[in-house]
Amino acid sequence: MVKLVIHLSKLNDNTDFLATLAMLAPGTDLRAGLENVLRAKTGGLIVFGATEEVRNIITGGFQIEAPFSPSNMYELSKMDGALILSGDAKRIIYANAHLNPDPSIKSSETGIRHRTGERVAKQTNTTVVAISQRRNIITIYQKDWKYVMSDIGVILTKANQAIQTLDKYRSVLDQDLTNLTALEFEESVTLSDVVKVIQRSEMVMKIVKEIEKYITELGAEGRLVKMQLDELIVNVEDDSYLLIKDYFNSQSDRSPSEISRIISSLQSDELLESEKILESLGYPKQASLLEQKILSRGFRILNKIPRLPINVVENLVNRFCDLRGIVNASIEDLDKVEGIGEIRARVIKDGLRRIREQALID
Ligand code: 3AT
Ligand code: 3AT
Ligand code: MN
Repeated sequence: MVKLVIHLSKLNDNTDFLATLAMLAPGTDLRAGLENVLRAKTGGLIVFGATEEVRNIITGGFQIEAPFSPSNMYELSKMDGALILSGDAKRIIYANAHLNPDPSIKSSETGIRHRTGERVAKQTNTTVVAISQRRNIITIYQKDWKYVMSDIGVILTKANQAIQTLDKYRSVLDQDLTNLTALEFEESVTLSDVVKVIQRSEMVMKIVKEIEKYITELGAEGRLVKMQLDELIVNVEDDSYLLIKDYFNSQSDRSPSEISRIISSLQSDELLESEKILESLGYPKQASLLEQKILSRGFRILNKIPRLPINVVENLVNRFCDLRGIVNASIEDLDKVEGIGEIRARVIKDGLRRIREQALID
């Protein structure tokens, strides 16, 4: 059963949520405990953190102070009421605890266990997990959100579909980048070309984030997906950052890393607005600018030349301003730049020639 209560992209940005998913993922003792309770069909309610606020709403029950283990959790869940674990889930502090959260706190649940779980999470700022006795589901409550954990098989299927989508998007992005390289050497790039590649690369990054969430939730079961992801994202992040360095408006007061953050926080619909990307790059939000020609500074292309340290690349761009200047520089001109001797100057010349030829062939 799959039910996402709040929008996935919002969850993706929530590091607390990801940490909780990791804590409860397959391969962990906690997950083994939850699975035991699920199979035993006793139901369960588990609060993470015996904080003052939590203690204040407990009545009855037993103070246990036992180390956490999957079987301890299973045995103690046979009792009614809730288990209260320490915040790090290393110890079971209370069992059979009856929780009395403020009844005026809104809850969308109908069963008493789940209503209580949702209210306790909201009231005490803790993570609460409810294991339903009959519905065979595990629900996580944290602050204002709720998440019903999906079956591992379901998540694996989704993760694999996302990997396939990523694979396709990645090929398109690679082609776009090659086309951009050719345009850069021809000095015929427009801002609109740049915006398109940034959009594509961000779409790739969004899928990556989604897959990372699946991997977190899959825990030990996510290894293969992780290996595939690692292979598919080589260079994507670097290239997208260098693209920003190549084309951001240096007159604006934003640094490339700020711009990169702004762009990656755009929602999917904003990402599709070209003018929004222009604005993020520090340009005025004018559609007419999109058709304007612009020269690359050359960071992304220079980065493709093997063994060229980043500070040398910086020196090159500072000296010659843009890729055109660097391409037109003679060996002697290049030699004058700090960090470049005659050998390296030739490596740069040859490298640029090779990259250009490659882009024009593709
Ligand atoms: P059993 O002997 O197990 O039937 P119990 O006193 O151990 O009774 P449980 O905690 O197992 O009670 O709860 C059983 C059900 O009673 C669960 C819930 O649907 C209902 N229930 C519990 N508290 C309330 C309440 N405050 N208002 C309405 N229904 C309640
Ligand atoms: P199921 O999906 O039936 O497991 P539910 O949300 O329908 O959960 P019930 O009303 O059936 O919940 O209650 C089931 C058990 O939940 C009864 C009791 O052991 C536990 N429970 C209910 N209210 C509390 C509470 N306030 N504190 C601790 N445990 C509670
Ligand atoms: Mn019930």
